[in-house]
Amino acid sequence: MTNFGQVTATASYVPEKIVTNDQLSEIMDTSDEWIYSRTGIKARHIATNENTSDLCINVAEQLLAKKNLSPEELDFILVATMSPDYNSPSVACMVQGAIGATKAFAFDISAACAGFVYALSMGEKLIRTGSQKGLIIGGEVLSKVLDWEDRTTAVLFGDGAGGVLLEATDQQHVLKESLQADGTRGMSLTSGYRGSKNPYGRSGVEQTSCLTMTGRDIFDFATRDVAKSIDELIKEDKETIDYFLLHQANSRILDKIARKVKVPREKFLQNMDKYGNTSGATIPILLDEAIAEGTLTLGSKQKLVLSGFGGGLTWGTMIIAL
Ligand code: B82
Repeated sequence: MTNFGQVTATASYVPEKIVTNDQLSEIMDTSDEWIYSRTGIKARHIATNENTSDLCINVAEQLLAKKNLSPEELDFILVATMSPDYNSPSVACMVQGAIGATKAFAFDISAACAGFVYALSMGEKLIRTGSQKGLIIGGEVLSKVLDWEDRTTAVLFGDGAGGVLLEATDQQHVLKESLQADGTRGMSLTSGYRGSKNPYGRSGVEQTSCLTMTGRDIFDFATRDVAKSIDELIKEDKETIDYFLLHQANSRILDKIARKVKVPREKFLQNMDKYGNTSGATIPILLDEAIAEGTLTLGSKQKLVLSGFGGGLTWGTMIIAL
């Protein structure tokens, strides 16, 4: 029997502290009007004493509790993040240790805002080759990688985590997918640069370790390359797709992609107003929220397009049935 992966539970968690655009305008030269009109963002959650692993552990615990699962039943834990607590141990291992998933292997996936889609795709392949249960989590504390002096980037991002439990089933739920990368354009969105001054010389040039982005370039990337890959993937399925859950970077990106792929804008779910851009966490948070609100129902066979895109550059789109 072939095994396929099915999402059987979702969860999300954001730090308690909310910072509105108006509150940001008290500490930097910006305004609610400037931020909201360009991005669709009104507020974001900012971690005050939690790191990425704390958010992801919370999500993992919720996922186990929702299905009354014991941690030893998990075969793997994948965490998509571009803001891990450490390079090593991985956030996934910190989650594995904290929840006592003694039989699970665990590793992080580094694909920025496409990370959750990449991880879900890899997790589903693990299930196709014999694994039974695994957690796929996207979690970020981007507030620690931002340049808080740079009003063009600091206002865009937020902290949070979301995730799913993936379980083996005999029906196919990941119907189609396309994962892509273009390293030649990687410098248009960077974070966490590390140079070295070792005793024998210098490797790398002087540059910031904070998040940097060339907005125009990645906006064009999203609205051309990503729109094209979504368009190609959904060609034969377009009329049957119930909702589109895209990376929540900017509402104008969603407007433009919806227009390009000729799908009603209402089918594109949106929650960046409350959370800002949480990179690898945007899609699982959006998914969990839509399920909590009743827009989406697990097991309903509703057809969704998930599409993540960002640093790398990386992009990935999948059509899944709930
Ligand atoms: S922007 O370049 O300043 N702009 C578009 C022309 C304003 C309307 C901008 C802003 Br503000 C915020 C986000 C983006 C953007 O394009 N983001 C991304 C694009 C592709 C992949 C990831 C992202 C991301 O921000 O995560 C542009």
